[in-house]
Amino acid sequence: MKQIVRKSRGVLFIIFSFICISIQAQLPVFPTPTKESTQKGSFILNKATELVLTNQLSNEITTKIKSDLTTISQKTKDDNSIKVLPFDFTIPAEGYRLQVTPTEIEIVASSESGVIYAIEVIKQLARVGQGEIRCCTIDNSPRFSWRGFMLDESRHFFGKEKVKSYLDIMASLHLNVFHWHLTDEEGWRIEIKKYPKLTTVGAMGNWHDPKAEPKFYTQADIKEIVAYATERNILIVPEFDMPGHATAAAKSYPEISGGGEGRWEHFTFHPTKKESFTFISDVLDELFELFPSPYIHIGGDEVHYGNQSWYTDPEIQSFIKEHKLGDAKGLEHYFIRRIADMVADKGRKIIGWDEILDAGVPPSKAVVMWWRHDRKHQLVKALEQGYQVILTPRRPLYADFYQHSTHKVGRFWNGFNPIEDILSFPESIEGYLSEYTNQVLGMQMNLWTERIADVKRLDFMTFPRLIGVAESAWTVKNNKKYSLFMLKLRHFLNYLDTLNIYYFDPLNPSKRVEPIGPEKEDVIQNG
Ligand code: TNX
Repeated sequence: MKQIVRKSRGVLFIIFSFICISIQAQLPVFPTPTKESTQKGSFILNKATELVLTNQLSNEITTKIKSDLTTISQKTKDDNSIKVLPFDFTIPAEGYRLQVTPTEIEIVASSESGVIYAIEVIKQLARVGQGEIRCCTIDNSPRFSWRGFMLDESRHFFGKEKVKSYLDIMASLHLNVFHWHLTDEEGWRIEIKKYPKLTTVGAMGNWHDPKAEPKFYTQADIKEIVAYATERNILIVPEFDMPGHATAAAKSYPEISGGGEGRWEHFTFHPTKKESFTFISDVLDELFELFPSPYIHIGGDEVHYGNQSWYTDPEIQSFIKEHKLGDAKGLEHYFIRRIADMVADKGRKIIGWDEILDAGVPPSKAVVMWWRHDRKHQLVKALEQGYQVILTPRRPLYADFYQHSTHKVGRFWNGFNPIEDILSFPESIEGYLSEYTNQVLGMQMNLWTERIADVKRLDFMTFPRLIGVAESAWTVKNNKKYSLFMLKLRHFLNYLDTLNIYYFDPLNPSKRVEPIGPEKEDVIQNG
């Protein structure tokens, strides 16, 4: 008996040592770098640390780096420096090399983006070591160029400070696209000077309360947030959803409403009136002034929910006949083609949900976001037809699905979305992608906020899954290890604590109560 106890103790000791070695060998850095190694000694980031920056950096980035580093440095006065070397164009886009020795940190990158990320990693290491950074070498570059997060602020509005805080965290995680869902049924959230009713009428209400006071971003807010994102290597792609999910806009200007019945009244824009296209063109002009993004997301999803009038309106019916569009579906496709052309004429490119695939827009004019995980043939079709594709399937990448078996509010579709499934994506659908890797721009987590009424629940649904998304979008398959990721996760959770983020803790699932908002229990099954 004694022997068995001793033996099992021995086994436990071996396992324990193995875990310790893994923790030791693993840098507490997210996402996991392409290559990392540790050496003896450490660098102390302190008030006297000299910053030597290459003059290839913009003034904004230079100022940001200086202020970032002073806020986390120690009070000691060791003689050391951080040097950003001139760009080395052999390093892959957004990548960087970081060398930490006791006296110097050297950063080399091929562009400003890589420098921004190298500084973010220094900040991660300095936070864990309270200013002391273990000597190491990191060679890092991304697996995908599109590493996104989508936030729906139409269903519920969260505001400028929350968005900025999420942009900070995204930058730390090397996420580089913020897809901003600003228009939908429940609220229009962006000031458009030419159409003031969008924000007096359209911005009123939210998913829980149609009478809630108007909430929206002014154009000044937008400029401020876009500049904030740019300093963090984040592209903001706004979404202006059409022809469906347009209720907030169509009820503000009923003359361009496409009808719709009952709950779906005003769900679409009028698909044939000249005035609809003038409105859309004007709004796009203001959006393009505000957002430098080469892309605009035009939605294109779920039009059939509220296009009942398209079948009865005589003007629409005769338009379908005159243009030989066949039926309402054909008209929907015509609408998408027309918008894709309009956007292309304005020098940008549309992104659409995978419904747009059937519209016949040439792949040079559109990028497809594949979201319907149960329709893999849509993904295959998009790739076969030569479209660039962004992977954002409901499972495992929709954060309105719940993430733990004990949770009570959220979506469920023959399963939910735990962080494990995010970490094994896109390997879980690898077979569909292998021949088309050049067309896959990347992946993105989408957070729809019908059942997310406050920031506490928003945090809980977003984190830590967003860390998993960053890992899967940046880190190559062979470096993604669920167990090792979980071992170092605590470090990032500690950082989220300093930002007062109410995350779900998968390392201790019962630690925090699920903030459920107005619903008591609400699992939305397969829909
Ligand atoms: C489907 S994703 C939608 C959204 C909902 C979401 C909820 C997509 C293109 N449309 O309008 O908010 O499901 O999961």
